[in-house]
Amino acid sequence: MPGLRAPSDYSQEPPRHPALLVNSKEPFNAEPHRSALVSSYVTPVEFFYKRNHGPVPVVDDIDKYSVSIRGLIEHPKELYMKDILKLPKYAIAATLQCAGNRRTAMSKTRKVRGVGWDISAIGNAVWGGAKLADVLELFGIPKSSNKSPCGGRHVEFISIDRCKEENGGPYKSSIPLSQATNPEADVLLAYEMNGETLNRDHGYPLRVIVPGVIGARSVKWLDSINIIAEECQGFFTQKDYKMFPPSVNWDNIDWSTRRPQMDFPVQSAICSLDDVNNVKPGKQINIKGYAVSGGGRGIERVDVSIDGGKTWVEASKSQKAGIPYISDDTSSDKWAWVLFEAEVDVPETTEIVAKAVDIAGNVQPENAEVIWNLRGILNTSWHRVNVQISHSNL
Ligand SMILES: Nc1nc2c(c(=O)[nH]1)N[C@H]1C(S)=C(S)[C@@H](COP(=O)(O)O)O[C@H]1N2
Ligand SMILES: [Mo]
Repeated sequence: MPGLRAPSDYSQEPPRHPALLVNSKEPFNAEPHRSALVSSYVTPVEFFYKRNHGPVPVVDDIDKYSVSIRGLIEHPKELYMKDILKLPKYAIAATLQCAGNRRTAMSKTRKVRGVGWDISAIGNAVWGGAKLADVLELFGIPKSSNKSPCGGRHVEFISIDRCKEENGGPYKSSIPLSQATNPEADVLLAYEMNGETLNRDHGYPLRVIVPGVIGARSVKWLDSINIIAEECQGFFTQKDYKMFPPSVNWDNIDWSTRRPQMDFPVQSAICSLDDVNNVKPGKQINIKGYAVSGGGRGIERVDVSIDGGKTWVEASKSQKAGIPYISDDTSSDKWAWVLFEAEVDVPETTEIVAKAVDIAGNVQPENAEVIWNLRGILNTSWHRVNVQISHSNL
């Protein structure tokens, strides 16, 4: 791990924006207020959620930093930043979402274990870097292959941060080789975020970005890439980030019965309103939020209701200014969220609801009970906020 160092305590953490809502101080886990998410299509770095499992690593000398590429390949080698910078550079807009986004709301139906998040453990950034498919080709693994010449079927990403879940070992996870070598999957080794050098919280000097997949697979502070026959056996792949049915609890759980979660399901949330809002009568309400689906599936529709889900109107959707959003069209960013908007009159105290539909016709579930799982992941239930019409002067 030349050039990259993992502190064992929290004395060398980077500076952070004071407006972030901190869900855990050590390790640092924080999200912006929801209103920050709908201020712009691309989320500013300082307001992008931060999800760490240990102290943030330090780079003392970037020239000494290298990633070791090893495992089931013929010629294992160290790859330096200068080697990565020589490869074609791609800038890919991709929404990163923590599988635990909206966990706090799920825990209200039944208790779950994990860091509590409101609706902002999600952000949209333009990631700049080399394609993993190009990197692997340098090591004799052809594009679009599901098995390397030496028998590898998975690509494991290993960091150096000390995580208590790994008994002080590093964060690691893997993705299938077929995804890693597919240029269309846009898996990146990213060194830039929104046109700037990646900052420490987000993985400086180099991180993986796996678009369309839960954030947990986008390993930060990359130390090595290991080509392996079976998927990663680490904690975060085998004992976490799996979706269990509502019948499974901590007494009867068998982790081996489920696959590690990869793609995330269709999701949306209202960001221009808090959970409870006091509004004067006769005022138009502007409903704004985000909608996104996993696997590169575009957003077909966002429905908004001002009567708790009895009747619906369709919201307008946008990504980039001046370009109409067409789901599944080459003009749109396939890995990125859309922001939606609807102007409504709300005559009486009510519940406002949003639900999105992706291009496969997948719809968000009506409530969290039906998707409840003990780790509280993937809460994609209809997002609801209360509006109280108050005639009194508050
Ligand atoms: N090395 C390392 N990579 C990591 C993590 C981590 O704790 N350590 N957290 C993962 C999780 S669960 C998420 S959701 C994303 C968060 O990325 P961000 O902090 O840039 O938003 O990073 C992933 N990559
Ligand atoms: Mo996450």
